[in-house]
Amino acid sequence: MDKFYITTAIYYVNDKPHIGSISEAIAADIIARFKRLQGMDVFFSTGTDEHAQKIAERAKKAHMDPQLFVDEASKVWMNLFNIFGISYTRFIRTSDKDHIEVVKDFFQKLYDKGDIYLGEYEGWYCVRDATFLKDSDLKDGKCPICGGEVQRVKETNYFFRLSRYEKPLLKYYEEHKDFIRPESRYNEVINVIKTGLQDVSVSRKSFKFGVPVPFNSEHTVYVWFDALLNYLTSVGFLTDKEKFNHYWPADLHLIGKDITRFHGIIWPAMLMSYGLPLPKEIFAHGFWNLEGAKMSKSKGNVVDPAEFAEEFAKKANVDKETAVDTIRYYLSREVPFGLDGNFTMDTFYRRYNSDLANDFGNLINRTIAMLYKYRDGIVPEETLKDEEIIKLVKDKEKTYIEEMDRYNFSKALDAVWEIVNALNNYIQVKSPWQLKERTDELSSVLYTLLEGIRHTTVLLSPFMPFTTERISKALRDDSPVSKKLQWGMLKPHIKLEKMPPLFPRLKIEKTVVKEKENLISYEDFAKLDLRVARIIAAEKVPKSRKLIKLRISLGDEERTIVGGIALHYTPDELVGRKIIVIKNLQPRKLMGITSQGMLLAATNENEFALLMPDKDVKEGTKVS
Ligand code: ME8
Repeated sequence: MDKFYITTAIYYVNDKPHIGSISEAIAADIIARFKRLQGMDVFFSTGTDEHAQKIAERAKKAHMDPQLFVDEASKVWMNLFNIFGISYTRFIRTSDKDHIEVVKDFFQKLYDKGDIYLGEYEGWYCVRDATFLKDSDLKDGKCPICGGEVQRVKETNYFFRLSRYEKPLLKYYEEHKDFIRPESRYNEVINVIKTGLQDVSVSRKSFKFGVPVPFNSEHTVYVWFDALLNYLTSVGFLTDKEKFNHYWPADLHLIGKDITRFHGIIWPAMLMSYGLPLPKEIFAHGFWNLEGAKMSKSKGNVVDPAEFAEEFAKKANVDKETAVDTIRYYLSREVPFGLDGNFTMDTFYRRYNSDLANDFGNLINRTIAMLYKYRDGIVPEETLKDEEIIKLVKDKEKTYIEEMDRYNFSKALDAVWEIVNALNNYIQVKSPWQLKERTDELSSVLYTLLEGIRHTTVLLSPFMPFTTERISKALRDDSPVSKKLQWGMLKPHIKLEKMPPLFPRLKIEKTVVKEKENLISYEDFAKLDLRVARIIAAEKVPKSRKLIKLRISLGDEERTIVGGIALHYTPDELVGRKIIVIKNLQPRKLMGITSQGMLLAATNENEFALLMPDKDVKEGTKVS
């Protein structure tokens, strides 16, 4: 049996997970499930990266012992992965005992070999990205990756002789054009190597949380050197030789584009130095933004995936597992894998309603309803084979497999939807309700639909593991993995269970989308300069039914504004009143008069009321 060893990056536990972080684990899970479907022996590793300085700082802030802090924080990630159906084989933590031994062993061996030596480091360190930076790396004095503050560091550190691997790495890259995908990332890395590699710092002296350097406990192993080794520990590097030899090298490291250089340069050089084979492929995916903005805690736009699943479940009146599957589906369908994506509530609700409720959900509901109506829920025999639809299913399955092999999830799903659409169309064309009840033709149409649904369910199972499991249970599909995509595996003469609608249509879509669209940030609101103004004089604008020209005082200045209020107020009753105006609106001309601001009023079809402060406040007072 072929093996497939897949890994995700391991997650820093200082922050809570967000949609972007879970997207990587979901993508890896989809690949792992797809490979299992192909009969492979899959090892899927994910976990948490716990020895970063920012984590120790966060623990300190929380007045917690760092180890206790990471124990708690790591659980949050593990729980989330369980909720999202991430079918990992091992959830590795860099604080795991076997991992700490691997880090010590690796560091020692590279030191013994002369590839690690003691030197003086002077430069910058970005705590957020755990990255050493040179003067020339900085952008406006800040970290070029995250844009955050950097610290000046001057300390005695151990260095890894990366420069020694410049030529071997270049040679390897030239001989393995697919080592990093997509191609843009490959080019990025090879260009960096070509500009020349310098030795890199691999220990910290001023910082104690982490694995101590085995031969000098005053030093702590640098968090990236420690973290990258998780890929070896997970498959039993020091603890289980047989297992390690079976699974290593990894078939795929799935990572985000921001950490390509660590994986594409330092990691292979470390492996070369130790004398281990390199991973077969590194795939660096893009980043998810939220409603067009980078997700960041400081912006307050981080969506907690578990909370989002719960909220959506309530809105759509589905259970949490269906909500999770919807998120998994959306993340895979909306954007070609590898590119950056923009998560918007609008497109999320739309995808749910059109793809899942209308197309896939309806297909199942209609088919099961017809099976009950015409055959009491019992699967009929397929006496007449519909070769055309069988061919279409086979063709699309071939496309699906080709696209899945290249991790083109959205294209693979396009192929599945061609089957779903063809089956929905088949119902219209065959119009089972017009066929005579006890005929072979009606039996065959029903069988074709059910078997088509079984096939789409198998194809969708890597993406939507929870709902597809329910469907395949309802279809009583116990076919072996190797025969899952064989036409005709659905057993005739068995009674199928009725299923409640899997994806009820989301009725609140419009209001929800509107609410979201209308939201403005506080910063946007704060741009308005609203003030209390006193009306000094008022007169009707000649030849206008609606306009009144007002002279107002803002305390330190007077202005003219024009308002459409003549149908509701006479000039006389306005003078002396205090109203609210927008002070910083661009001036505009109305009936030849320049209006330097705008008054505020509450209006509907029948009523009109000027906004006025309910107590006497000084003119010019700010309104917020
Ligand atoms: O970098 N969209 O951990 P991390 C998509 N511990 N992917 C995103 C994302 C977004 N908005 N934000 C983050 C680390 N990611 C190291 C890895 S591996 C030996 C050590 C991805 O928690 C990011 O690109 O900052 C990375 O692959 C993963 O989430 C973990 O990021």
